[in-house]
Amino acid sequence: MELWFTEYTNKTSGITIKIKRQLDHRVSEFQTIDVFETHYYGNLMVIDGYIMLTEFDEFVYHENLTHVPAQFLQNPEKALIIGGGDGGTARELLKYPSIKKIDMIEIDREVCEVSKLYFKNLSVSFKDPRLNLHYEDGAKFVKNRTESYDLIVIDSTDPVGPGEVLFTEEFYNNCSKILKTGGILTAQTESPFDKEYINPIRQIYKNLRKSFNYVSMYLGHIPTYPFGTWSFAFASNWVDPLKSEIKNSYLPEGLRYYNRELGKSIFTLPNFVKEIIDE
Ligand code: AG3
Repeated sequence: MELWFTEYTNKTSGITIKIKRQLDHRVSEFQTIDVFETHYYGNLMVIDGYIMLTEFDEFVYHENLTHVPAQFLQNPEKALIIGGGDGGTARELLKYPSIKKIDMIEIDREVCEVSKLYFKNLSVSFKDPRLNLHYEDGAKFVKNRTESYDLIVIDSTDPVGPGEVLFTEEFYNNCSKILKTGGILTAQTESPFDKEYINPIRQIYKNLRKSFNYVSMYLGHIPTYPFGTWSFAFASNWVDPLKSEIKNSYLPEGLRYYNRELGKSIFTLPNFVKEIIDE
């Protein structure tokens, strides 16, 4: 018998992956989590029917969310991750010896548990004493926080369900207040090829511009996400990535996506994408 998983990107298209076997299925307080072993993509994590990551291409997403901002900072010491329960974002940030402390705020403990079982390459980060895991609502956490961070990384699900609050004006404003001078925020912001997301993306960038002086978008190639092209937001009150130089003297070895030439030029966007976010 053949088993296939499909994420429907809309009513007439989707991404279909042949499955070897299902490794896990659980319904948490917040969402449904499935894990599959695939033939081509390694293990695959799905939340509420949406592909969260595969072992094959998770490096693109996690390196983009972290090294792109971290390379613009001289000595990032304190980072905040909102979401990121699989541990991939933390794994990348922990590659910097300058990082002394990461607070990671994941609403759903089950995501971390599943990662510990089936995504050991990502959940290795949970063993690092610099990582402090909090099972809390990220939006509430940033609202009540007074401690500040050099780097805030929003590693969320899509803006539907529990992830929705993580794209609002109020949330971004609270994040901006807890960035240290010179600090940078990055976030995943969906595919610019997705017609259903053009307006939401436009709104996300409008929301960001209300709280940050410099807001830019950059793109990455992620074959297992809808439309294969993914966008990320870079926001700061101090760093304009279009004018600023790479400041970090340290670059982790062995990265598979990020390099400094790419990190500087990645903000150059195709016309149809510029049109979505231009004011
Ligand atoms: N965060 C989810 C990105 C959105 C994917 N959307 C989709 N497949 N419709 C991934 C978490 C990885 N740390």
